[in-house]
Amino acid sequence: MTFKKDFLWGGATAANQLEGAFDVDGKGLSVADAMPGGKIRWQLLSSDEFDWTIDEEKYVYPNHKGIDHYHRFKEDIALFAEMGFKCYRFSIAWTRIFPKGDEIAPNEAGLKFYEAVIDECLKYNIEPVITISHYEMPLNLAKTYGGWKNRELVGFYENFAKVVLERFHSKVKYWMTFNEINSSLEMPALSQGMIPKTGSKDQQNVFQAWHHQFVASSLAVKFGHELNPDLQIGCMVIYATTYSFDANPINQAHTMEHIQAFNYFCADVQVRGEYPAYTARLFERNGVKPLEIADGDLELLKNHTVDYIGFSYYMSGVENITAEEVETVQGNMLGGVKNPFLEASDWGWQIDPIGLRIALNDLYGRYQVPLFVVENGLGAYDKVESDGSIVDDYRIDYLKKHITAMADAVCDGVDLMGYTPWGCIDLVSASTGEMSKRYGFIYVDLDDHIEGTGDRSKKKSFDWYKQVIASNGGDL
Ligand code: BGP
Repeated sequence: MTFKKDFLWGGATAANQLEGAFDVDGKGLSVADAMPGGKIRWQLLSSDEFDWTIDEEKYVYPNHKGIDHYHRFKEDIALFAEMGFKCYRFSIAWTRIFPKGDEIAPNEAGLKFYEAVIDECLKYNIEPVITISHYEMPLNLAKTYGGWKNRELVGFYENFAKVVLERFHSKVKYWMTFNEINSSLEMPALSQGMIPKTGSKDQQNVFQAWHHQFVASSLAVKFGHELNPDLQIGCMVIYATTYSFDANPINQAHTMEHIQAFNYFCADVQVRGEYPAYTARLFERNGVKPLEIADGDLELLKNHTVDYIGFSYYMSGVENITAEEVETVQGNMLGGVKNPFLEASDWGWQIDPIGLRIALNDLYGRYQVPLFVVENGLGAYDKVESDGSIVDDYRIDYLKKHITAMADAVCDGVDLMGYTPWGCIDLVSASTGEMSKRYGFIYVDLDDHIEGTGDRSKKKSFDWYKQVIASNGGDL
């Protein structure tokens, strides 16, 4: 059998993208709650025009309502159980536990909610996999403190992480400290609660903020392991397999540097416990001056590294600096040069299953810690037929090829823990803030304005994935 006996098949979501109930039971506003849906969202995410103003009178943003998982989680988890999920990856909204982020005492109603979600999973023998922070830091920490560039955030996060680890460690074994920690150069607003400055993207602050996040992550790892040494606490990065545009060594060297900066930098610190050898060159390239590092920080990073690497993989990219005229493809975060060998999704994400085998081999070869593919999937427009069915063969095809690539990597010797396709139930897209970019096995009847019945129905991929899990990946 290719995949381990206890392989963690499941699905992944994030609180701000599906729960809704954004102001219920004491929840505070998060940075995601301040993001409108539609084209403007991506522009805001990467511009310095954004001032975190949220006009509650005028707008209801998609994240505010989500798919109302807050009130319907039992129904949703029952559907996950029907597919045979072994695990379910979700995040805890920081603002349900600490509405403004800087309080001392947690909001009990928020803890009760997650306790109920966890218990519901355990009822079906579904292992909860928790992302402590997934693009949803308290808005107050962004507005009042300036986000992660401020060292005070370390203490606020530590407080939050300790509260949830303490409360749930006996029920939850698998954790991740930050979602896609390496996304910040592209979208510091969502990722670090920071507004980029025009042009420069304020890289000094992004790197300083990372340092604070690394310290905060190590504090969470330390605390979690002291509570229970069996806890598995991982980092979580976006991995994009990246090819050089051509065999020109100049492009190859450029690609190497890009890979170091994007794919490796955060994982190097979080897995190996130290800033990598290329740090000085990377800082020089980005105009970053030496960071402010407090006494004891480096020791903490060294002594409290993560247990595994969780990563998202959606697409690959191509790097070029020599050729002047290249065809480009639109892709939210990793867009750029078009790869003529690949097809792209409707959002320009270049589909590359073989790239996943390469990613797994690369990460395992470099770090030799267990790997967990915690996000992967195809965002697509789904069509509901007149009989109510949704025939999402394109999604099945995408997932089938990526699971095959994972099986190949396992045969290559990679230690792979599990697979949680993204948005196992339709939810609000992180980059567009819309519902129409769907990933789910479960369809949710809501449009981009979050209007509709909210009813759940099974897509064709639902039964397909059920059979994949039942056969432990043998029957694709
Ligand atoms: C990852 C995020 C998720 C998720 C996914 C799909 O970057 O961790 O939150 O949304 O991408 O992206 P999108 O929703 O933009 O299609």
